[in-house]
Amino acid sequence: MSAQSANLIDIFHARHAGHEGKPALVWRGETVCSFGDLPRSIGRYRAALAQLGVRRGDRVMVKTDNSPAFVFTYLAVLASGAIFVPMNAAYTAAEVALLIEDAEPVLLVHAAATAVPDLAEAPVRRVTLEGDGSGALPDLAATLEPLGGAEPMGADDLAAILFTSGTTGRPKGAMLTHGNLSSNVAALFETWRFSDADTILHALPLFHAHGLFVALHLALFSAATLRMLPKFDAKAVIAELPLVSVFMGVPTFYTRLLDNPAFTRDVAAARRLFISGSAPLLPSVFNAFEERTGHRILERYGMTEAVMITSNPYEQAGRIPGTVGFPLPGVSLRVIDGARAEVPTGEVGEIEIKGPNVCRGYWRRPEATAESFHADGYFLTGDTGFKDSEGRVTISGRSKDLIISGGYNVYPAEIEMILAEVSGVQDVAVFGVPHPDFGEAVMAAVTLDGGAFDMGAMEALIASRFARFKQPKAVHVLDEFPRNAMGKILKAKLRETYAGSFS
Ligand code: MLC
Ligand code: AMP
Repeated sequence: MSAQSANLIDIFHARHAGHEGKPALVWRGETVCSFGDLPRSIGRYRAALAQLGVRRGDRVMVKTDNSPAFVFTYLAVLASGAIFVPMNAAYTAAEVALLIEDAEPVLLVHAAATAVPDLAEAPVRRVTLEGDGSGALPDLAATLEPLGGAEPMGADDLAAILFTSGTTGRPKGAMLTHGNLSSNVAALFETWRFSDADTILHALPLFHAHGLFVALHLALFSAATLRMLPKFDAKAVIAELPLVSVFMGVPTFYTRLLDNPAFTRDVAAARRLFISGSAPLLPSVFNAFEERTGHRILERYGMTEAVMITSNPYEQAGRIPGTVGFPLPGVSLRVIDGARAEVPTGEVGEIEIKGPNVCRGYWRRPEATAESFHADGYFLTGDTGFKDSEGRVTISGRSKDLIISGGYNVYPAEIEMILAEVSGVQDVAVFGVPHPDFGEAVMAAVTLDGGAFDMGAMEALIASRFARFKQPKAVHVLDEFPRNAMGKILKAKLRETYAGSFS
């Protein structure tokens, strides 16, 4: 490896010395490759990407479910010096089209049957990769000699662009560098006391920051074995838990485990660590988990733009339900008021952060970047919260209009924009209500203008435009919206009215 290279792949490989014979990746119970095999597997995919025309700085977009081939494709994109652009495998063709237009990938890697737009007009090559790990890309890789090593990269060079929908409804791509990702995994390694003695159970989707940059990166950085599943399934997780030391997931994973009587104290007994994040973990779930297993879940706070930001302490007694702990090493976190002055201890304000983990801005969106970053480098998270006298952080809400359902983000503006165009609709509001499984569920309410309105047509539009997790679980037709004196729809009032919908 080049001594100067900040390519994550070089960093990972250097940490695998002495672990060549150890399983790196176990998929559905079977070892796929050892740490010694890993460079050759990545090299074959790198050769395949080169043959498909991928060069340094190119964007490679991926729309498929978890598989070992997904992992090799990701690592090969980084090794090539190209930029990885994952997306939710459940996206509709309309959602994918927006991202392609913005990211201008040279290659789209996708499952054959998945929704992708007609690319006849766009200069994008396509290659298949199925959810079971088969497809034209793995077939091609299997025929090629590995293209060894990794392209030397600087810490500020882009590794990945992850799109979030944002409050305007238009997707914006967070630009994450090799330096962002390596600094963050190093901070997590230290904070959560990882070592090569660990085995991680991975049931998160690989297309989001949590599954990709936390679970996968920690395994690679620690030379820990990764046991990966296609997706979260309580039964499969319970079967694998006795074989691992660490499990991580969104709060829905924990409520689903607790709902399963087979999840016993014995199953959890010898595990080292259970971690939760991506959405608030209810203290009731934290307490029920402790009662059942004796483990206190370690809750941490992150976001796509900065990967992981804060964490509860490693010591069990220091993990306090309802709080997200302290900033990770190297991360600064301030709670500010409207004038950007730091608020006193215990007072709620906007959370802003700075550190080597924070992204370089939004891809080709200088105005969105300028809105989120201050001149002094602090990034406005859109979350609100407070610090206690020790500096421990509690998230109390969000200033951004965002619903988090089962750990997936849904930006109301994106849905409102489309529903407002439906004939007969006068006004629309999309909001979140409590949901026992997903934490929050998406709801919509509309008022009508007196013209022809067809609920069936509206539902069909929703189904064709939005991935299932973004689709409102119900659409209510109202005579009028609750509004404030300025005429603004009061979403808090709507949330209150429909709060009991799923209880
Ligand atoms: C699936 N559905 C959802 C949903 N997931 N609806 C709302 N919210 C969700 N999250 C839909 C399905 O399409 C289905 O629709 C119905 O709800 C029930 O499906 P299911 O079979 O019960 O769902 P399942 O496939 O099991 O998925 C649930 C889940 C999944 C919790 C396992 O959503 C998941 O893996 N979430 C993790 C998300 C994640 O990794 N977030 C990290 C983002 S990074 P129907 O009606 O057709 O039956 C980040 C930064 C950070 O936030 O801090 O980590
Ligand atoms: P995403 O854009 O998918 O990365 O989601 C990031 C958002 O998830 C953050 O800005 C928070 O609003 C929320 N989030 C992540 N972790 C937590 C947590 N532990 N508690 C509360 N909210 C969280």
